[in-house]
Amino acid sequence: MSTFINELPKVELHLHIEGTLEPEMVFALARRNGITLDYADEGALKAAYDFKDLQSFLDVYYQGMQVLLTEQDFFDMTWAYLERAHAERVRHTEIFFDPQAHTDRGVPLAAVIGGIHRALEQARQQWGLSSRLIMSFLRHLSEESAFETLHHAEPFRHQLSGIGLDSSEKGNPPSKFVRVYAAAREQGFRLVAHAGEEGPPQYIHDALDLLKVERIDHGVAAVHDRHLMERLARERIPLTVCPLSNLKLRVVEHMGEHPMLKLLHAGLCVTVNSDDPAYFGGYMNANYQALQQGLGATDGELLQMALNSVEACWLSPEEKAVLT
Ligand code: ES4
Ligand code: ZN
Repeated sequence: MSTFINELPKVELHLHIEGTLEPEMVFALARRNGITLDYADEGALKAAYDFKDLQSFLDVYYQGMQVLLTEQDFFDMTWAYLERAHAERVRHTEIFFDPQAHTDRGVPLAAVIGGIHRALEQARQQWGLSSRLIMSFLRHLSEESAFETLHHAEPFRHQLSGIGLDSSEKGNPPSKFVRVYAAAREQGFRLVAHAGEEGPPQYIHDALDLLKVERIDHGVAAVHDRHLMERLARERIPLTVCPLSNLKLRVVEHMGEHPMLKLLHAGLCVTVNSDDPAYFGGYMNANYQALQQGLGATDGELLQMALNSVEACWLSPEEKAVLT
């Protein structure tokens, strides 16, 4: 690992907290909660991490998170992530969680948000590691379910900064969630959405024009649409790109064909993120390293991406100044 990457202060903008559940913790929580998993042991679970596309990953991801039941479970998962992030010099992190994946199993939203938030607060006090929390709707579920979730989250409004959209992209276009995004915007939420991961460039246009998001999660499909690339560059719409995720889910066949540098040199505000690090083979440093070793990114290019993350994050101008 290069010392430049190790020592670079980092900001993470695309991280699913349920995607930080390491196999060891999945089994520890299963034992603690008396849950029997479909996998015999950690080795069997890890063997399932051979994904062919987004859906084959999501199937395992939703199974793994079934061990999360109590406020303490959500605290422990989040704390384990924050310890790793702190060790990798992450100074600020904006975290997604999937409320419907828990409330649909009967877990109260208060346990989910309470446990995550308590860990975020402890990291802020202990290390000055700042954070924001983004509530993400599952796009394979209905608009009605998203509306219900938005309503149920009202008591926790002050702990949430933004709204996101994730899960199975193909066949679940941004247009399905226009009204719920409009309602969230009226409530003062900041808006982001996954778009152009497996889906077409049109979904990126639609996330911007129909959902009115300020950032695109992934967005790598923009490389196939010259006009879209020009727009994203002109408007400095940030893309939260996840290199190892794209490799593991076969969005790219080899790191050498990843569009990151092409997008960077076209003037887009591209950022480096880990997505679901427990499943995709590494946290922030590993993602920077993949760009360095697999794509030949220079320290200067990596620095520009790290600065882009500061530009794209939701800290105040004064807080951003401390980071740079
Ligand atoms: C996700 Cl990589 C990815 N794409 C879409 N939805 C997700 N949820 C968790 N990880
Ligand atoms: Zn994601």
